[in-house]
Amino acid sequence: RQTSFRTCFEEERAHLLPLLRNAQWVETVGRDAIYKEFIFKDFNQAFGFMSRVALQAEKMDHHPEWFNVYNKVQITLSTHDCGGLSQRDITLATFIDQASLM
Ligand code: H2B
Repeated sequence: RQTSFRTCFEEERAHLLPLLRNAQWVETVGRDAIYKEFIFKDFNQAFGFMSRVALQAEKMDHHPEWFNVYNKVQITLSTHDCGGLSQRDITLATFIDQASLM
């Protein structure tokens, strides 16, 4: 387990969070996490997306908090160890955005 990779990133976050905001990720209220909602054509598209994200999450040992109803997937990302955001959340968010376009 790479502990150093999980440290909170006070310096980088100032420029990384604006990049995520451009990609429609928002900071959650009352909690240091990021959130985004994805809408697909139907459940099949949504679940295909979730499958791609699930495989990557398992590889990274970094998992989304998510909620799915039919074609809608709402995702929250945070890093438990640091009680907030880390580079892992940014990396997973970037993957999730790519996976949503496939
Ligand atoms: N997922 C997320 N999103 N944040 C974490 O801090 C995290 C995780 N930690 N998945 C991992 C698993 C940890 O709980 C296990 C024990 O490695």
